[in-house]
Amino acid sequence: MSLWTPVLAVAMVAASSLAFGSDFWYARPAEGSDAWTKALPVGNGRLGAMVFGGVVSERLQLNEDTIWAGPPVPEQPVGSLAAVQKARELIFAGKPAEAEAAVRGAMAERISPRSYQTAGDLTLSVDAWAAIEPTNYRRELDLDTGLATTSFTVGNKKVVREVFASRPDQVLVFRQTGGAAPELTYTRLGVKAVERDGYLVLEGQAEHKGEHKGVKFVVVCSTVKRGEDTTVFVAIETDYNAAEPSSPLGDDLFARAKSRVDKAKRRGYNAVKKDAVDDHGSLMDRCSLKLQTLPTKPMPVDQRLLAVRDGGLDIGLENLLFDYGRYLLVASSRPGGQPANLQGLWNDHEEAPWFADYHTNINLQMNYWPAEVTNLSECASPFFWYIDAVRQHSGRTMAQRLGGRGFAMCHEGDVWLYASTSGEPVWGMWVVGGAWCSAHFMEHYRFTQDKKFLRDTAWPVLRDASLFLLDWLVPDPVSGKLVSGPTTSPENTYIFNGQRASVSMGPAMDQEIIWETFGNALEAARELGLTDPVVDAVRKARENLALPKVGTDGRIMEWAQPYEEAEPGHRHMSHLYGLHPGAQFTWRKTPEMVAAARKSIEARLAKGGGHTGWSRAWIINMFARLHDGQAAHENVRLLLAKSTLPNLFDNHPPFQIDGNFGYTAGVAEMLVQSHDDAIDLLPALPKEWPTGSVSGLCARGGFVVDIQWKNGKLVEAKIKSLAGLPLRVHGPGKIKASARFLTDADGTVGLETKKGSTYTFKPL
Ligand code: FUC
Repeated sequence: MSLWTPVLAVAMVAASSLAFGSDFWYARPAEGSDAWTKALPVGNGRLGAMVFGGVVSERLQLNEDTIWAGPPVPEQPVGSLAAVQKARELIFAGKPAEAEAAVRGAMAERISPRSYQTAGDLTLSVDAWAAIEPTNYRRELDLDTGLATTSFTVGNKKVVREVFASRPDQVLVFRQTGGAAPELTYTRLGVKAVERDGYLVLEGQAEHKGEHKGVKFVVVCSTVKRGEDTTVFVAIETDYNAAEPSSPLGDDLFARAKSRVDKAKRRGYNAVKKDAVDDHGSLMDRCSLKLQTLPTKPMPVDQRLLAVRDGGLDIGLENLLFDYGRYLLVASSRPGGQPANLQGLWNDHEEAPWFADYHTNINLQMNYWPAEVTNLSECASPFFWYIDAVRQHSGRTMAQRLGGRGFAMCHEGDVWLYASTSGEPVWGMWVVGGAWCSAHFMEHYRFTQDKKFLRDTAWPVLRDASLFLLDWLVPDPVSGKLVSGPTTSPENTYIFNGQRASVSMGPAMDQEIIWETFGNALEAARELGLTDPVVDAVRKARENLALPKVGTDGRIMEWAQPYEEAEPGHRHMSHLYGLHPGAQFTWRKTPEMVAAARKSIEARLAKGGGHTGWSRAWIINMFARLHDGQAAHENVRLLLAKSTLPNLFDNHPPFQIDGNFGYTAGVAEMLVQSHDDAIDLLPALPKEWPTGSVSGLCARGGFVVDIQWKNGKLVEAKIKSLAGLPLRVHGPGKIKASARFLTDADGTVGLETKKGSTYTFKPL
């Protein structure tokens, strides 16, 4: 039974609101059937915990990012290439249903359950408190330090509990100060940890119903009690071998985990905490958004969210959600670890929705949209590792199955580097996931100007992605232009002869991704001064590539033919890839395509689009690219109102983290964009954010941007040049620069920069 009543919670708000600095707080523990989506996440990129803030019994649900059930035993379908060739002929002959049937069995590798799984629950109980009503309760998450803190008074004792995940020491840490010492238990999916040499130890192996044996792991907890302080250090080690996932590591996991907790114990709580906070804070520090808000009565986040659901406007919460996206990336994706999956790092399931895997037809990419622009470049490193590992292993096999060189990735992957087509053609018959991911490599170079990365890491990926596409494209029999297929416009369907169909040749998204991939390969080769026969082939193919067209209704055509949409409000807006995340269509270069993209978004929204969290987040980014601050903001509000859980996790539903990351990227896009070799200042500033400042946003060309604005007008922007490249800056309104500059017809100012120097821009 809960001791909490809403009246009590509200009464406590005012009393405790001065005690901590964070806005991210709650007046009651995470309880009820949906407690997990009220709990607060901490993480160090590899180890994570959901903190429930219970009083009598505190639950920490833990994760380690390699605890996955076993690899699927793939049954390689035979005859994929023949089926693909047959499907092409059938589609060109106007028989998409037959084409779909042709690829159905031949492409779909059987993929067995292999979910990312929970590492278990650490429970800390003080049974003696069961009959006592706690007072002054508050739990909070400090995004700057990475500390989750719960505090309350029982009897006359103030109790403070802190939880954090240390990256330097690779341990999770719990500390209770004050009150009776808690009793510890650790369980995972019904299995209890046991005492061993003074440690609480659980050894196990991820599996699915006794089958699909996967990663072996060990959890080691060690407790230190001193006076009224109890500290628990938790280490989790696994046999996952990133260099060769199918050959598990053979060392002693218990010894490895034990040495982690022993070292943390020797160093002591304060030293471990200081290093963890410094490490986390050094990333969070780099970028800061401050939207001016009116002074309001402090309110817990869950109640603020309810007010937004009721139609309220909460600029502070919009700001917090931006910070949270950065926090979640820092906490779930750090060099050496796994990429942030569909749930980032946090998952209490044995079999998670969609296995919490890596979906690559929007979701994994969206996770990394905020990385470069919000100054968390190195957080993308697990993503780069993962894509490159797939390229060198299963991605090559997948390309070969289709008769191609290079590498291909389809719509889903996992920690075992799965790369094949799977499932029904409507989602499975899509082979340009790897090409899409390759764009992030080029973007990393554009933001950082890191030539070594471009040469050693990006180029092999761009080259292999292009090689596959060169072999995959075929000429359209009518136009002679190169088209991709058989393929889908991710997960969408059209009506053909009264029936739903999904596969086609040359839908907009594939063509846009290929246009971009080839463009990236050409740009990379140029930057690196490479002469490579592949580059010439890519250039020729790009010149002959079919490009998306505008239909008679003024919208960008999703498929090459004017098919009727089966679901006009579909959540994917794949055909607008060229608007965002791509930059094929920009207001400077292709205003007519930008206008057609707007019509397409509006039509989708009118029919209910944006109903999943990530879909809404994508729309924010797209309206930002349309330089429409009001429409972008309306979707900011709707994301909070309709697709955000009490702990501010994004709601697909269920919880899916992509929308958190997509949101943060979208807000950044509203404030700074950098395409067509120019930086746009405040391109989509809504009237709801009249005054504010942002610092530490990054722009292509190696620039870091700080902006201040007031009453909807630019006050000043400061742009630091990290690479010494020429700088071009646009509006809002007419601007001047602090150094010698020239102004273009459209008001863009251009100047030379020196590496390390900062330039100021003000209204003219
Ligand atoms: C894509 C989306 C779904 C979901 C899944 C994990 O396939 O179409 O909505 O987000 O990924």
